[in-house]
Amino acid sequence: MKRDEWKSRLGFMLAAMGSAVGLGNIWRFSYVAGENGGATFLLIYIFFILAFGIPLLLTEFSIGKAGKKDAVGSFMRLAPGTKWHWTGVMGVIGGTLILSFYSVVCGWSLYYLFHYLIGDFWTEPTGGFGQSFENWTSTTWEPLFWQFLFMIAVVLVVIRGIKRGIERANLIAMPALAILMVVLAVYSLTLDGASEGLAFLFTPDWSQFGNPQVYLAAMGQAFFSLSIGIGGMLTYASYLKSNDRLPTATVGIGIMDTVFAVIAGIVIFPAVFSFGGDVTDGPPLVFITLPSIFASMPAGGLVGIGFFALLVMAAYSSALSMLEVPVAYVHRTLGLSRKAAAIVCGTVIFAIGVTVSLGYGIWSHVTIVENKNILDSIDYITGNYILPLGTMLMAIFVGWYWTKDQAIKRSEINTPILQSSWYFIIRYIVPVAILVIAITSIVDK
Ligand code: ILE
Repeated sequence: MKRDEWKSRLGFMLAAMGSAVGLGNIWRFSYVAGENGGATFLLIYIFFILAFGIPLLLTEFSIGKAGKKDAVGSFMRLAPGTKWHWTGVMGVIGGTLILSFYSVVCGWSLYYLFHYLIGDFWTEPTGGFGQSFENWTSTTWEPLFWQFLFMIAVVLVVIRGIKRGIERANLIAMPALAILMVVLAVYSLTLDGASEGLAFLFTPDWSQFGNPQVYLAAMGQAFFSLSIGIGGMLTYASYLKSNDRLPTATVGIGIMDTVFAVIAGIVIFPAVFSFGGDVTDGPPLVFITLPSIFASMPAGGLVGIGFFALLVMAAYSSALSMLEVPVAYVHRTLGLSRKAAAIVCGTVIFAIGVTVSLGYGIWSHVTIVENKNILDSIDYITGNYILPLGTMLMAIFVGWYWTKDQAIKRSEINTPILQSSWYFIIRYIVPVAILVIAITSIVDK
């Protein structure tokens, strides 16, 4: 049977943007930026996107486009008889693990959207949003119900395949997402404290530039946000037609992802400053701080609907790409139909997600890494180890395993100066930089 492919390059670009723009740009970006000094973090983050992120995204795309198979199969085809396919295996595991906790947060977002739609969350509940969030996430069944619903929606589209499922869903979701985001940002800018929020986001604190933790956080966030290192982008690129060119698409995707993150910051920080929230609130920022702000804002209920619709849609298009990684692999290797593969993978991910969700309730005493609960531990392991390691291995694969000619030909870059800069970054700078940052941050701890 002929392998599925994208109908158009635009469809691929929208799907890859959909993968990149996710909870990472809104939920994770806002709290990581909040905790790491706002503008300082933003500058370092943008540097990582431009200097490493976009070149690496192109690296991952070239492997997928040349390999024309899932994350593991592409490495097997391109480097037969070697151990390189373990990079793909790590991606499959990474994608599965990330989606398992991601889907929990998606379930929360869906729950919030529902309660905004029926009007329940338009005013602060008794005891406040903090209390109600804690009470609700610590119950057993309700969060699981919303997570389950979310996973069903993801599985249903992935079953339909690339052209008829993932491409079509993104064709609708991405433009809708962009419009919603801009409307919310414009509204946020009209708030009284907007300038303070903007100053936080755009005026750097120079003393923070010497802090290695900010660099680690910015690098991790850049990789997470571009979805690189876990094979999702590789798998998406494997469905490209041979005449669909990579470089401009890659730059477009990287820039759009960053623009989305900055606009999300423009939506969130002015609101937080106008209504006396705390930007260092961490992961609950979006689920506790923002809803209380919406409750005291003019037309806050509507803003809440818009905001959570945005969160759900962004998360959804990213979840599609993460599920596609194990599905493409299982579909090819176990001889299962796409439908069966999607159901099996969706079920496994949901099952791991159940433990993540219970980590807020009956298993809240369980810690894996340091004092972190199950969700934070998986986020930590995937974000700080699997993603950078996967990314580094892909860079080494293209920079050292491939010949220079192969690498440049498969990157499809035409301009000589860009060819050599890209190759130099991938071959030397990225592996060394990732190692240095990892070691410095470990020593610093
Ligand atoms: N890039 C997306 C995000 O920012 C996902 C990350 C796919 C794993 O949320």
